[in-house]
Amino acid sequence: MSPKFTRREFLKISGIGVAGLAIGGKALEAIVSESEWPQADALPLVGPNTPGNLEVSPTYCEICFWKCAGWVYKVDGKPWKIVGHKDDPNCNGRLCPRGTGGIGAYTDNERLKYPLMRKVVRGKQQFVQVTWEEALDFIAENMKKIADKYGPESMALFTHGSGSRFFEPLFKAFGSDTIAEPSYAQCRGPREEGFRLTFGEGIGSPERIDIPNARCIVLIGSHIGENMLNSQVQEFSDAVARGATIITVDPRYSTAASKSKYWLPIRPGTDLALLLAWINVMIQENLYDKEYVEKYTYGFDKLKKFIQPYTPEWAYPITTIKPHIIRQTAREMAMQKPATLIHPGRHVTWYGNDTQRERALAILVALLGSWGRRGGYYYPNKARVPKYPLPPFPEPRWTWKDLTLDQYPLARKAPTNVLRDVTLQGDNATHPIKGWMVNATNLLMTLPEPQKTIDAIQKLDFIAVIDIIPSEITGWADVVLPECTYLERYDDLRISQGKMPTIALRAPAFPPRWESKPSWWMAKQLAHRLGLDKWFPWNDIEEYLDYRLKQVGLSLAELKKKGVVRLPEQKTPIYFEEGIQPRFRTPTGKIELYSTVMEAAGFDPLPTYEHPEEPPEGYYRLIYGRAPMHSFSRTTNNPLLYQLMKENEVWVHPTVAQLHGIKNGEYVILENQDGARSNKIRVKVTERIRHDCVYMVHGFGHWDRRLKRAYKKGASTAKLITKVKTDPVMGGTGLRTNFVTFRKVKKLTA
Ligand SMILES: Nc1nc2c(c(=O)[nH]1)N[C@H]1C(S)=C(S)[C@@H](COP(=O)(O)OP(=O)(O)OC[C@H]3O[C@@H](n4cnc5c(=O)[nH]c(N)nc54)[C@H](O)[C@@H]3O)O[C@H]1N2
Ligand SMILES: Nc1nc2c(c(=O)[nH]1)N[C@H]1C(S)=C(S)[C@@H](COP(=O)(O)OP(=O)(O)OC[C@H]3O[C@@H](n4cnc5c(=O)[nH]c(N)nc54)[C@H](O)[C@@H]3O)O[C@H]1N2
Ligand code: SF4
Ligand SMILES: [Mo]
Repeated sequence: MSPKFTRREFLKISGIGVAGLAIGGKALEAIVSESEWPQADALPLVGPNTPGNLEVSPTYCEICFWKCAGWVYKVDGKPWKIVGHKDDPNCNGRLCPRGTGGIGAYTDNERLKYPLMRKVVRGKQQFVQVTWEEALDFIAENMKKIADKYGPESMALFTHGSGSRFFEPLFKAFGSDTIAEPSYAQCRGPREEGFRLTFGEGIGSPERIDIPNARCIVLIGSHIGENMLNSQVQEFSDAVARGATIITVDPRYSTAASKSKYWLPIRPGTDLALLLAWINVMIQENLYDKEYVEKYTYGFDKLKKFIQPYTPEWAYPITTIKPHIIRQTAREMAMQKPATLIHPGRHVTWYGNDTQRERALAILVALLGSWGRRGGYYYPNKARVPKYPLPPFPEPRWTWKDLTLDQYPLARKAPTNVLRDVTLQGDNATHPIKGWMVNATNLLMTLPEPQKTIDAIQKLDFIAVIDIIPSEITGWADVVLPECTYLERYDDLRISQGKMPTIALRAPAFPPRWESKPSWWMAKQLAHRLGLDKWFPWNDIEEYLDYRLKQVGLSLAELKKKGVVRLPEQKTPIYFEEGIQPRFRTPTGKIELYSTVMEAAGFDPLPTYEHPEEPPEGYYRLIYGRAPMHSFSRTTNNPLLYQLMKENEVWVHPTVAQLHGIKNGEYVILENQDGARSNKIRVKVTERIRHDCVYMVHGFGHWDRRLKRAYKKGASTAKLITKVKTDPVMGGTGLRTNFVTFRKVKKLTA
């Protein structure tokens, strides 16, 4: 029954106009045909004056991972708007532009509508609409086949966002811990490891940073204001308004830089040199917090000796930041200590030496005595809501850890890229990966080196993709499952750590459109087919949620009314000065300025500088970031958010533009060092970027035609990232390691 494809073709999820073909004994009237796609872009929104029955229901946002809680307003069941929940500390009653536009995810008519399967129709691979039964049976059958032949561990899960809460237990019950999320090796991993190695614990999300009490804030790359993590942006703008000293290090004059007392336009890739020079000044000028360092840290003498050569004069030719600016900014930081907050960054997989850069950042935090102190890093109140009781999961014969142990000994989560690279080895791998389930992550845009991802997919026996829109990854699937949007489903509870731990509920505001279904339902259905019912003992999600809420004295009915509830056990101290006991879960029990764990693993125990590769002549380093109205590739086709920003631009310094004879507003094609080419992209000539790099917003340049609005609008960063530098400590992919030059757009494609 399961066809074997010698080579998968990229399929557009589109019509094939064949009817009446017998598949699985059933007449196939239901092939997805062009005419099924409504002409109108999206459902209309009702207005505030539309007469009718007004209803509100609680949700939390899925447009990014800040998960702001809000209320969905509808009139006679039709969508009107989403507003922020005033009791939610993640948003304080206000959503960001993306969250407000989140309603477009629901109204979008270009969504995935039915389960689809790749089949050979008249000698050609096609997607064919199938029933849920057929799709789920097919997935279960293939998962069993892989388990029988290779073991369940050979089935890997790539997942991101809310659905992970159900697909992860499904995989663990199945016997596989081969599970990875891009939020580790393409995002926060090096930061979590750098801080854990130093302080014995990581940062988490929302970040445990005390912006409201900080008197000095240092942003190294973090482009708050373009990066729109809601309450963090609000707190940052309050800090600007109250006159906190802001120091921003960025090769680009970002929105945050424009609010700063100091903008340090650093040569990209050299931040570690600046951090070492700052540490040098802190120690040489006795600016650090002596009492704190003496009491809590390990290895200060070694650091003092090590740091001697790393003077501001040493850092100047590397970073291009003048020595007196390095000294002055170090003194500003010291003046406000411990209420000096050096932001840890969030997307930190930049140059491959990222854990070491984060280690240097953490050392500076320790010297300022701002870990555990007001205005620095606080100890979050952890919300504890018992899990639904489940039998223990079977012990897998091998896990992702067996794939990383030799290569990246300090990885604490599975790097997506490692799972991909092991898949690529096919049968030659010691632990082969033969099947993928991909939930809510557009791997072709998210993982660098997209051709490697495609080659790996070709080695698979089976791949299933769960998404809400026909993202590029769906085109490579054997089965595509359409999830309903967050506005049409329940999910697990949002349990947030922070100064005030909270629980938020997501309940469906609308019934699912077409045949889309929630992930909890898919996971439970698959569990049933795989004989794993005992790990999904609840009848439906309402029962599951109510049970969990009852454990903390709440109920589903109450949360449906309130949306957000503060958890009872708050008001514990969050700073050392308030009485929290300093405890550091490192081998020495101290803040490890000198890392004993790194030493034992054969890495530099103190962060040594490594200069990044320089661009060849005529090429410029490709750097990228966020725009306030979009999240990665997931919103560029959203009918509301598309209207706010339709394409990205490439920022180019005027001297570079002149050298290459390109003008502001002109379209160009970017070509990287390996000859990979982008779609055409509009040039923004601006003094706001250094001359040695170019900048663009990530998430544009879709190449699946079904995303009609976003198709070929702007350029994709992923396509230009054909080379990475992998972090030897934890396997993160340094992504800012590619160089581009400009090519003219041929008349025909202009
Ligand atoms: N080149 C480059 N690569 C990057 C980054 C970068 O800046 N540049 N950023 C990195 C970072 S920081 C991160 S966190 C990752 C983000 O990585 P991803 O989360 O993979 O990013 P998206 O491109 O938004 O892809 C998300 C996919 O999930 C789908 N989706 C959205 N909502 C739902 C839902 O409710 N259910 C289901 N089933 N699917 C849904 C979307 O349609 C989309 O296909 O990317 C990393 N990769
Ligand atoms: N609107 C919006 N907001 C988002 C997201 C989104 O998709 N859209 N995604 C969320 C997620 S998951 C994440 S991880 C965060 C990411 O947000 P951040 O953690 O802020 O991401 P970065 O990649 O560190 O920041 C990009 C900035 O780094 C600068 N930069 C580039 N190279 C260098 C360098 O070598 N040194 C220095 N110092 N700066 C450099 C760029 O010019 C740009 O201003 O954003 C979150 N917020
Ligand atoms: S920050 Fe914006 S996109 Fe992210 S969860 Fe909050 S409202 Fe949604
Ligand atoms: Mo991220």
